[in-house]
Amino acid sequence: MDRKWWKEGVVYQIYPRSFNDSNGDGIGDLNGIREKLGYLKDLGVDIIWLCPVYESPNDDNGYDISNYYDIMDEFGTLEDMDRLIAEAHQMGLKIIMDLVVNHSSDEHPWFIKSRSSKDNPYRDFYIWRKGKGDQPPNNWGSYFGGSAWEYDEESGEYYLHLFSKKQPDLNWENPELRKKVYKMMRWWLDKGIDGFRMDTINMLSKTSGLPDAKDLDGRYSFSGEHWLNGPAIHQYLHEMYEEVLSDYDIMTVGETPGVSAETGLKYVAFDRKELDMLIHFELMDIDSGKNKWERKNFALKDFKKIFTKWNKELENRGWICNYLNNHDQPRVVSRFGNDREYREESAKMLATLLLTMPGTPFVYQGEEIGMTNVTFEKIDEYRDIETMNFYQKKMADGESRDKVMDIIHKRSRDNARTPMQWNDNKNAGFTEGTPWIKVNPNYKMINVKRALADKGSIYWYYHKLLRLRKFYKELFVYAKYCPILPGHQKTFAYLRLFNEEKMLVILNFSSGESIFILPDNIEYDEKELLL
Ligand code: TEU
Ligand code: CA
Repeated sequence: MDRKWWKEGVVYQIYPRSFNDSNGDGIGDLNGIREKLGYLKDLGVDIIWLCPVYESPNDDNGYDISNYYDIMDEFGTLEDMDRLIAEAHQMGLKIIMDLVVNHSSDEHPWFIKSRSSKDNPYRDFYIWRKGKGDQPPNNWGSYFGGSAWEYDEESGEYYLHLFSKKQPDLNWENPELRKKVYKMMRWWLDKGIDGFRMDTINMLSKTSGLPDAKDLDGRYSFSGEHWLNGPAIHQYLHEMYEEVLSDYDIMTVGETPGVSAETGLKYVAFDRKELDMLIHFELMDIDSGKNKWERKNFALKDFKKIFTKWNKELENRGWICNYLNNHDQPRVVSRFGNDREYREESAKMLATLLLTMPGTPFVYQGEEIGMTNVTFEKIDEYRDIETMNFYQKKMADGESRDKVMDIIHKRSRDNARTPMQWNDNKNAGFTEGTPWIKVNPNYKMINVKRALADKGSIYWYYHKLLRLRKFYKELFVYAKYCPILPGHQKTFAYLRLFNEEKMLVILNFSSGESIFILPDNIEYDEKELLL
């Protein structure tokens, strides 16, 4: 298999708003990140993924971009960004940026022009349709609730927004729009960034004619049957590869909800020349019912099956990344671990999984110290648009407040967005001012300073694993994956095989003892306990 830096490296995801505030306005910023590059280098990660830092009115915390060529005022300036890139590179760290081009902000000049009149040349940069009588053009629902269509009085037409109404979908069928996006991508790559994490990249192509969806959840359909993996998606991504990506030594990772291992392979197969790897949602959906707000139980064997299936399908053919949480998901130790009596043990166990599986590992800020979910009492302590919309809808439907808050405590995206806990000073050392979202009250116990001082901490465990991964690169990165005892109810175990060498990983997912008997057919002459 080809050796690549993006197969060997470990990604650390930064949510800039909540990472480190350098100027006391309560909002994390680029200079705050620069102050912590040494921390990241010491931890042992290689690649930083920055969630969006572009100019934005922040309806969806930067995923609504109003200018792709500038930095959000609250985060700093383009000069700060240049300095961040240069300093990271000096330290041997790479930086990838979020690329959000399924939609822009409604405050982007393209949309302002598009909206201004039906015959403006930019009209066709977005997706406009007439309604059906006084109803929207079709029954598509928005991920953030309600119809995916917003009526525009002025022109008497609706525009499509799969996310908030301040995030109108761009029309990828328009070649002029595609050209503008490619040009912008080159501009950033020429500045020296090392790649892109591509937001909702498999939503670019919608079924032509925009027909009604079949599977309704209430009045609208949220399943994506007409916008996930649409008819022209591979044509667009291959074109993007030819026009931009192929000219640079970079890493690309597509965020692709609703892909299976089979459909996923089409995005990342080495010979297709589209993307390097993708972010699938099968693990993140494992405990969801009809949607993320409905929880369901799952068995460990189903959890294991997901890894095994992806590994089998992609083996020698394509690449994926592994992640256990991010800025949209609950904290992993609260979700797949036990954040009470076994917080340290389960966080370390999950770290072992993340860093010994084939695929590029993504560590989310705070994961390395075992940060947990948060339980805000009042809804106005939450900030996330998805959470707020959900709460308002459920209140309007007359549901019990306690029940709704309970779901929010488990599922809200704000679980991952509370400030990084650096020390036990005021606001966990995140800011001198008032943080934009409250700090998790457990920061006195869970913070970086304390973790650094304790050699047995989760932090030092990550530190060790990251070094082992470099030292035994073949075994961790390029070795074949072989599951063992797939039906075991408490233990997740597998081998990694590379020539004569083997690595055995045994993970106890239960809160009790688990007996593991090494199968007879696993042979070895000498063995060493790595961790
Ligand atoms: O998320 C895309 C996505 O598929 C969402 O439905 C995501 O699953 C949702 O947040 C779940 O609660 C990306 C970004 O990661 C997210 O932060 C943005 O809000 C979204 O795109 C729109 O740009
Ligand atoms: Ca700031």
